[in-house]
Amino acid sequence: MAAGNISRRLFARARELMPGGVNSPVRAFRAVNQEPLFIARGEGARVADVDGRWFLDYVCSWGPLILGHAHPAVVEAVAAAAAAGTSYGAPCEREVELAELVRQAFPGMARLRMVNSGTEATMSAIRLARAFTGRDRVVKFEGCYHGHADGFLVRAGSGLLTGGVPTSPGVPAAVLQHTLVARYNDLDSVRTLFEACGEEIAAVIVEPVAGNMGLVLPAPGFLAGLREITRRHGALLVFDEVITGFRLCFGGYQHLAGVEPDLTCLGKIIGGGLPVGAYGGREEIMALVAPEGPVYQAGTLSGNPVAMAAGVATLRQLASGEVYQTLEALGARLEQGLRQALAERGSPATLNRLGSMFCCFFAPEPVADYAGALRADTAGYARFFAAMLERGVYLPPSQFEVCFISGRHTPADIDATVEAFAASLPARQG
Ligand code: KE4
Repeated sequence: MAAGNISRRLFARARELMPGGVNSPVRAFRAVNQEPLFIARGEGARVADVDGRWFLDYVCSWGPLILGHAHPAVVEAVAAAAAAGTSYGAPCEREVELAELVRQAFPGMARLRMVNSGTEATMSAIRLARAFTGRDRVVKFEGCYHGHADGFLVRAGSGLLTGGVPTSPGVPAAVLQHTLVARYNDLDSVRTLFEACGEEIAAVIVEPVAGNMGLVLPAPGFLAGLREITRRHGALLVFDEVITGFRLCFGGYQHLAGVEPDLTCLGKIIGGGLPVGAYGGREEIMALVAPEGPVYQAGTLSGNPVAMAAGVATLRQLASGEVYQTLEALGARLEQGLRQALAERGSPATLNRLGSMFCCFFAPEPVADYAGALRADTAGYARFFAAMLERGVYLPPSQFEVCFISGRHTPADIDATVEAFAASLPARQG
């Protein structure tokens, strides 16, 4: 289903104003060889494009909308907050409320700082780790994406992988030299770096569940191994839980894995669809952050009352934990249906799922790391994406992203998705 006339006209105007006609590359639909849909509204599990066509939404704004679109509690909280003023540039009660909810869910974040995006959270956490350890180098993993701060744009995932440029131009060599890249799920590749220059490494930053090369789960022992290596070498372990924070439980994947990092980065869900990020950790580290300490980090709209209100309303809905039971049941129902469809069609595709996150790789073998993800047939995914869109199902416009189920999806929506999936799969080869 190509973009409708109104979308196309808007896109023509947008291309005159913004690079690629978008404000974030992956939403330009380039990897799926079509013009993007312009969305007019979201309601529950669905979005409508400006041409009035409704779709079941599995992008969910790339993760924030665990409650679905326009949840009444969130809309009401945002409206009330906005009516009291959209920004003060001063402390407000709601930022205290959101910080208390985050710390209730992440006890390891004894102190935390609100920022405006996941990028700001990870960028600040790395600056802090360098200050705390007095070291400059940082280990990241190929295929992981931690936002677009210079040092992270090295063999990164998400839009860089989608666009085929995993290392961005414009990053000075002086910065690149401090970024070391290991292989996800390969502890030996980390040990090798620490054996070579462990005394220079400030931190290892990792997505505890990788969501930016498609969905790749941590191998058993991988995260615990990172904890042991970093502790042994005096480096900090930073969990980038921007996607996984509050996605799989009322907390982080760190709680399900039983591995506590030194610093945690959050985003997406804690803003309920508005721009919010956060980073935090134990008091002795966070005490270095200005104005308490010398490590500078700031933001005009950090702790913004309207964004805080959206985050508080969202986390209050999640705190009982009931949503996670619903999401697991929906995820399991979807997985069962998709696996049956894959078996019946014999298609060269494999499925990874964890809770309400899933990804169908157009790859012949199960995908357990970056190399496996790179073997995916991105052209095949593009054809599949178009076929699903034609059947009213809106998936991420990239093989290297994750699909999200929201609390507003229903079993009937899941069954309809399975039906569309089965009809959209390429027939058995040969
Ligand atoms: P933001 O700066 O986009 O709020 O967060 C950056 C970020 C940090 N860490 C992880 C694990 C992330 O997934 C992200 C951002 N995720 C992408 C999609 N996978 C955002 C979508 C986009 O860039 O348009």
